[in-house]
Amino acid sequence: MRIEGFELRRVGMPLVSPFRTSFGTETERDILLVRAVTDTADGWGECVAGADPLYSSEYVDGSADVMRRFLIPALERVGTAAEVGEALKPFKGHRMAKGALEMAVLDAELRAAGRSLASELGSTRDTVPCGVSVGIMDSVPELLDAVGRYLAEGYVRIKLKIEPGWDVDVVRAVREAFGDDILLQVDANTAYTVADADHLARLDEFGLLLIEQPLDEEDVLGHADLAKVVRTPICLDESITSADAAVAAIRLAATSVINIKPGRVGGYLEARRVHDVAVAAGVPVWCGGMVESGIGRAANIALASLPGFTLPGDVSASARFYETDITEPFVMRDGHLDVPAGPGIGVAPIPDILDELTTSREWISV
Ligand code: OSB
Ligand code: MG
Repeated sequence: MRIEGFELRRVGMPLVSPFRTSFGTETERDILLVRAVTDTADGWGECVAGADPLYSSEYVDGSADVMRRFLIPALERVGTAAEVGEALKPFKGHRMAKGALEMAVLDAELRAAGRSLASELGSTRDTVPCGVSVGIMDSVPELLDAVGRYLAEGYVRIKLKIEPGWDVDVVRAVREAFGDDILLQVDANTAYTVADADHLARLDEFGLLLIEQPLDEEDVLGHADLAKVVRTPICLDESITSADAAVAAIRLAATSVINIKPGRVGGYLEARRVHDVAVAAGVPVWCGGMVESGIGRAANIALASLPGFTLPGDVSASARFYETDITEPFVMRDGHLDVPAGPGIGVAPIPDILDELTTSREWISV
């Protein structure tokens, strides 16, 4: 395969409702899509960087910049998706940008070969269960209303975003309203410090599946210390930037469950390696989300169908975030989504909708 170049497309996608986390509130996603143009097929990738460097150091303008200045020119002699990671290795960081380029090349390669991403990654299921990430709200009644609606729609697992002042009482209210049987977990997005250990241990009485990333992304040792005080399993998200990072965090007992986000670790091939090291260590994994469009969502569903993904992921229907998706929307049935079976990621943008939502486009030759 010869890569001719990439089209960078920015799309503005309004959210159905504001999504508030401990690091900020989003009302619209500004998504960078990349289309790899090759001598065989074209392929699509999605960069999950946010508009601002609040979840990680990456941000979407920075991702576009590093792609055009450094990453895309380095792909000149690359002929397979497996070679992308190696070619981009000299450049530090920027995993979300690297992951998007690799995804586009992988999609092109698989489309040309007529193989699905799911089968390429080692999928063992045709459907995946859907979890939903529920943002911080202005009041508890408002939150209970939202959780009640998601449960009625069929979501099989609820994740509550938490922060200091919106944690123990909120979890208690959800347990009181919906009972002890619903699968429930929380995500702090680094909002606490080890000094909050006793406070976080108050969550233990609620039978949560896990507490996601309570401490700073660089504080892996702090999570190991916290895990000795808190009985609820600790699950790292932000801290797990590679398979090596996963091995280290597991060995330190800083994490007993892992959230795998392909963008955060530099792509779907590294995401599979994180899955593999976790499975080898007996650590369950689940697929995280970054409020993706149908492009990233399709690929996440493929990843979530690997055997080590034994917990429901932040894998929700398109309608959770978007009234109009840029692909055919992913619709949940019985709390599950079908794993795309077509070549590559199995979906592509609908041209009219894509054009309508596009805010800028740029062509960069390799
Ligand atoms: O920490 O999991 C997170 C969204 C943006 C950035 C970070 C996170 C999230 C979510 C949403 O929780 C997950 C989704 O896409 O459903
Ligand atoms: Mg998280």
